[in-house]
Amino acid sequence: MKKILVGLLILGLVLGCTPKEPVNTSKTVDELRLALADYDLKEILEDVNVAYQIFPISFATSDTDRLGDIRGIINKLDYLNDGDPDTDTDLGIQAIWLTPIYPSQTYHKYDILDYKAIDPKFGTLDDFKELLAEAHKRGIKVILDMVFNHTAYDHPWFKAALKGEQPYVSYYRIEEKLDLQEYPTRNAWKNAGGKFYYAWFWEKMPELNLENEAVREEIRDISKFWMDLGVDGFRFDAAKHAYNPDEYPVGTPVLERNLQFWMELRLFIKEYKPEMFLVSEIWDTAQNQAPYAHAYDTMFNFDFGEMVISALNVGNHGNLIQKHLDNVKRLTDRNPNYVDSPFLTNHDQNRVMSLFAGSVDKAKIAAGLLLTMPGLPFIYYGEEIGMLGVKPDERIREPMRWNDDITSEVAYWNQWIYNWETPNVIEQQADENSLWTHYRDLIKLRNTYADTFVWGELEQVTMRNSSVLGYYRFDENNRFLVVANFYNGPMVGEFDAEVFAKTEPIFTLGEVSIDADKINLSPRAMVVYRINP
Ligand SMILES: [Ca+2]
Ligand SMILES: [Ca+2]
Ligand SMILES: [Ca+2]
Repeated sequence: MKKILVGLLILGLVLGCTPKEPVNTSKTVDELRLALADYDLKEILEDVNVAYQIFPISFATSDTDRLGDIRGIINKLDYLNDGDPDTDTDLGIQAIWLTPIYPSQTYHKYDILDYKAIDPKFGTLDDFKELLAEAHKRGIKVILDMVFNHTAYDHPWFKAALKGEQPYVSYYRIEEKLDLQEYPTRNAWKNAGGKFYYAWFWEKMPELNLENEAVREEIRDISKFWMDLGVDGFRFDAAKHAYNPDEYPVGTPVLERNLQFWMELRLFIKEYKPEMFLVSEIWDTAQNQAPYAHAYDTMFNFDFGEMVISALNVGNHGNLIQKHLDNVKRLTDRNPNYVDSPFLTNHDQNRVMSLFAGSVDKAKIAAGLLLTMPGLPFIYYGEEIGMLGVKPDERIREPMRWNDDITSEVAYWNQWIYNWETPNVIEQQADENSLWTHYRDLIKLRNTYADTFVWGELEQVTMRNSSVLGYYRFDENNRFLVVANFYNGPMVGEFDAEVFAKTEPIFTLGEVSIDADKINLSPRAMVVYRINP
């Protein structure tokens, strides 16, 4: 009986496994992997050491409507990087990622109505061109958010599709009738006028049929449009969900198809404009990110932030550097040119400062780790001043606290519920012990020794104390030893006295002293030593 059931099941899988749209693909995943193997980020990211995420409606406004806009970002470029390495009134970052700026009915704009325009509330295409020019003048690269998994419900393509007009019906995952054998999970299939369309995130975000070559051509066309304007990179939204398991008929090899889609797109972009930088959101563990090692230049490392936050909350480092190394190795084993993008939290997560219950000390150590990691770290706007926020989403995206005057450049579209008491940028810039100053100084350190901190090796060392984390950052020219106390009390670590004898502190937080093979650290202190030869 069991055998018959298994046999029937296999038969069902075989019968149900053919995707409905023809697969028009010139290259297989293996061929694409080979074609992509040589793309190296090192040249593209020369002088790009730290990136900064902007949520446009919340960042800065240039007028009195209280909605953040493109000109508001232009006005704040000097805050991010004024282009002059000799001034330190700026943060010193070299890339900005803007979450969507396209016409949309929502404030977050992940449901796009027009892929080749700027939302009128944010400005015009000319404003955006000016942003590009002004950013480039200061050595800042501009990364746009590309949302290819879904469109807005009211996008002209979907409106036409709902009316049954071709070619647009085939642009989406639409079924006249849902066959229970083909789609055993039906939660994400929504009913519209008797038809079913797939929308995993939200009913107002119908998902595109990425098996359709015409849709792929639209995506290439959109990509070209922004590349031609001078954009430096793309961030791919919801990349894991491009092919969801219950989106295509049972038996469709969704991971394989997803890899094929993204690798084909990456190859197209790289061939069109090799200097493009491609970062992707595969919101998953390093283990599940690993197959995508050739699909993008880099992916956001979700494990890193989680490990840092939980270790600091526990007061025990938990060998997080070794775990981080093991995670990144899963990707670099597959693609030696793969680069890591660590971050603490982003616009979809409770803010790191809230996860630390407002502890500036913890936030400083977290920033210290983030900004001494290999790869391209991302800072979420407001993190550098310790902005707070816990979901719902609007609360983790509160207006950047430039100053206390909500009628000024502050994009006060949404109230400060969590950030009413957060010290503003002006106050923190004037305070040499503020979180902002700490971020600025760490970025300066990273910029000064970028070859080592961005591209050099990482190695955890043992300090014989589970609260004292030690690690080396090194390359052929420099060797640095970073030590941090994760505990809210003084701690003593132990290490090689001969190495300690050759240390010279180049960055210190709190009180740190060395006595032969012992290192004494005040509560949540951190130090970066240069090891002299
Ligand atoms: Ca505005
Ligand atoms: Ca400067
Ligand atoms: Ca999808």
